[in-house]
Amino acid sequence: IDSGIKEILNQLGINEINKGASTGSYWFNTRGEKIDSISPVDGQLIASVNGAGENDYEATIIKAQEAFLEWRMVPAPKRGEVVRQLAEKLREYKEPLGKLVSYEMGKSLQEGLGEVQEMIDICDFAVGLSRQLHGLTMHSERFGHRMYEQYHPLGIVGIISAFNFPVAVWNWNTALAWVCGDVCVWKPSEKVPLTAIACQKITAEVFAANDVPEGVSCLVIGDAEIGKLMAADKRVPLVSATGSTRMGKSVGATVGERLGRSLLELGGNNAIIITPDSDLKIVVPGAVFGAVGTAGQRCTSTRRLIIHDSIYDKVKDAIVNAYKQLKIGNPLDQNNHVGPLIDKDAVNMYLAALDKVVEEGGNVLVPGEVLSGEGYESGCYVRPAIAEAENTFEIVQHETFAPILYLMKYSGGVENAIAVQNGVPQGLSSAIMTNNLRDAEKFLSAAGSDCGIANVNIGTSGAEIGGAFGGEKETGGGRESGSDAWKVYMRRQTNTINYTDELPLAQGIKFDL
Ligand code: UN1
Repeated sequence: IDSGIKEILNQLGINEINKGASTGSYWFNTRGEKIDSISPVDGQLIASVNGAGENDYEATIIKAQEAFLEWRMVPAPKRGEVVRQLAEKLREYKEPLGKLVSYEMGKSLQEGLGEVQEMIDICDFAVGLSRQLHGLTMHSERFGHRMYEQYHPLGIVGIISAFNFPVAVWNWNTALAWVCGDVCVWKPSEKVPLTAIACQKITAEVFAANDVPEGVSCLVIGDAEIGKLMAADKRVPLVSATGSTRMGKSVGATVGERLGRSLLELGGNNAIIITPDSDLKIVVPGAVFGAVGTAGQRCTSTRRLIIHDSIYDKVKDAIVNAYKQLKIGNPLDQNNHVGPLIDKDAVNMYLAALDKVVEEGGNVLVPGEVLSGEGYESGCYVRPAIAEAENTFEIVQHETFAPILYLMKYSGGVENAIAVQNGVPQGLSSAIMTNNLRDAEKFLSAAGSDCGIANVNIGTSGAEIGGAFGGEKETGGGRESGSDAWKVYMRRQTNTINYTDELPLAQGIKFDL
């Protein structure tokens, strides 16, 4: 462990990480395989964690079930108060946690801190929500009857999260689930176990101080087997999974088989349409940040630019020029724009995609490259690449989790661009850059973008927590975070109450005895 990271871990209170937590929350066990946390920043082994085995999973679920019986009866605003305190703690720990995210996952420090800010934001949102878990009231067709609906806690929420947003996505789920009265069992990506432990530690501190029953926040660090157990487990009414479409199809099928509920946040293939009336001043930073931010490892990363032929060369030159300014290197150094990919497997997928686009007839404008030499020892730093490609290429239809941007032209009206934008299996995020009101409205209309997120004059990534986050088609259909996404974390009940001494039946049915 180098001294910088040791200090960060100390600040987060992570030392004897294999011993388990003594109070507050059940966090993880020690009987499974060893899992190494290797930083893509410098290739160093940060720490090894003992992963959980099946027995540990089982013990955790039993603990969570017990905790649920108590937690569901705590008034929602009181649960909100605990989440409020968690937000306060996260404010205290923002700096070291943001640094750990940056060091363990490889995103820029600014983005690491931004991720912790997203956690704080969703907690704040959830606090308000804890007094607003509203159902509707209805007028009964029967005399002397009243109808209403209410939302009750659901039970155990299983959370499977990806490496790219190692802390925020967990909190999007937990902050809402906890105010809704649920208990959470988290299987983080095994590529980033330490950020998960840090979150669990911070939570345990707050929960212990509030006598929250052990088991309301559970962490099970393990491989895909743990995810499979969770998906098949009838005791877990909701599984919220973020990751690849392949993973999501498997989780969705297993959860569906037992008629459980799943919330899937899967791949994106996000495009920006650039019309003749767009403002280059915002097009360039919007497209470049979208494509290279988090080294192209956001599910909302910009993968395709669909540019009107009348301005194609101008936009292409401006973007290619901007790429020349990009500084690639240690993400903790704020002068750098682009950090490393998560690991060598990701580098290989990046290289394979670049080969494939050439093989299919694409034209490389900014070549890709794996960087080597001083500062690049981890072997995970790559140069963001740009290629001209056809939307129909197999590789373009596919999400490659790396900074590769495909440029394509459209001609005629905006509907032609929309057809290209929609012409992929995924449906997460989309954007149009235009000052033309008609084009913007067409893009947002029922005949417009088919994605869960459709933006005007901003890029595809960087969604705020206040909106519902998620997408259609192979993105999985789930919605997390803001708006009314909380409803999936609760079970809904319709209640009809008769306050008369008669029993009229609905639909006017007569049943005389
Ligand atoms: C993800 O990439 O998994 O919109 C989530 C964004 C972020 C969330 C991305 N707020 O870029």
